[in-house]
Amino acid sequence: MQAEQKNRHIKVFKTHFPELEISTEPTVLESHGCDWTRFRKPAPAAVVFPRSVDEVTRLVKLAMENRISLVPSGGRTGLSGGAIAADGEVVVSFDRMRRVIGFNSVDRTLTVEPGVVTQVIQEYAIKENLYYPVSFASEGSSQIGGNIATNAGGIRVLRYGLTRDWVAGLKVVDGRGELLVCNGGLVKNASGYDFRHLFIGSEGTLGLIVEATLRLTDPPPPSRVMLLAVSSIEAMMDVFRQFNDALILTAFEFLSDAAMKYVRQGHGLAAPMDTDSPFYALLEFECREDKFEDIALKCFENCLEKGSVVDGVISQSETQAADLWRYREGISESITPFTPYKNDLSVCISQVPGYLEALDQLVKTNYPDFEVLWYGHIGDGNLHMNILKPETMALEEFEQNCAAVNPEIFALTRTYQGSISAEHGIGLLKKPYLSYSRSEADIERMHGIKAVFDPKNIMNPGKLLD
Ligand code: 2HG
Ligand code: ZN
Repeated sequence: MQAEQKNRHIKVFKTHFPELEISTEPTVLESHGCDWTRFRKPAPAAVVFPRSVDEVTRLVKLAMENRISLVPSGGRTGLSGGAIAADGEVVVSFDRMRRVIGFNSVDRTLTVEPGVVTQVIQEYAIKENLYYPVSFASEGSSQIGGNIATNAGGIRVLRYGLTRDWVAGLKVVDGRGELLVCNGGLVKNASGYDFRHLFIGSEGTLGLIVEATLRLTDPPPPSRVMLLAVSSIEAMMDVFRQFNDALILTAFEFLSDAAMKYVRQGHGLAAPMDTDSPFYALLEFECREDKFEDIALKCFENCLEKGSVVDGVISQSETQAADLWRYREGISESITPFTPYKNDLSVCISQVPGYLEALDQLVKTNYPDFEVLWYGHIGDGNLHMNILKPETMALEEFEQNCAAVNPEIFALTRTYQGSISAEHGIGLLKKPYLSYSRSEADIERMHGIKAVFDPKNIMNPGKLLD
């Protein structure tokens, strides 16, 4: 976008809404104009910092009247480019809307502004002797508005579900600049279309979330964590079944030996056990009584006898559990210096072995010179594939090389009725491939819904849909 047009956008807000905090500082444009992806350069016109629902409503109305594109911005920890403003858009940051509005102990709900950090919500719940179970590596900086807009998943989905399952109500300013109150915290509400679920996972393309009411639950019982050296991917699913049938699992994650190498290197971690293996499983189970630990050890012995597991460790304290989790949760951060190209895939759990084997073959044939790391939430069917950029290769060439194989990867995913984005969203980076997971009819209906809520196409335009 031309500088002239960017200036026009800034002038609209400065003239008609002088109280609105607005920044055009280059460092702020740079930091707030993108997420954790590194494949597009941020180039917003400005960043605005509304302080209230009223301010959001006013600014969206102005944007609509003047056809100014808005990009919502939370903790900017996204991995699909959903929060990138690369074309003179105005970024709407929720950094000044970080209040906890209220806790209701009878309803067991917490109502918050969108800029509240996920970890603050978890800690608030603990203080009230309750639990907010959605958890993932970036919870220390991601904001709840972004979690909801992307339906964030993470490590405990197999036990507690996704963000969607914990949203009891939403207030949203849609692309028409109107405030919609969606479900207001009700448990039961059979009064027609539930807009709440449209906004969850809509990636900011329909409206801006300005308030959320979250459901909290009972705190979990004590748990134990095991890290197991697993001999193969088929064996991994066998291990999953053994433990899942015998215990209540709260997480079942995996990582490849290459991922183990990088996380150890990146965080200076010692080898977790004596034996190396091609894959590792990290599992967490509820341990209300000692007998559950005995059951886990029995499962472990069975797996050892069958040869599916070759070694393993179990936590005996919360500190040890946290230390074991580092081998999994630290991976993403440890590979950031290698500008990884990411795919975030899912299939039904029962399909994982066949799918992963076919995928691994495809990747080995097509990327013989790249280092490919596998890890993810295998217990819910979600695999993260990360290709590391060779140091000497230019970013653009690397992206092109990686993307060249995407059609084959996604066609394979389609044959398994899987998804090309399990939990990271479509954003900008996966948009060209949406049709591998959604039918033509689906996409047409999505455009129809977009037109209802955002008739002027000002809400995160160009993300998710064209
Ligand atoms: C995780 O599970 C995150 O660690 C990041 O979803 C995944 O780095 C990735 O590809
Ligand atoms: Zn993940």
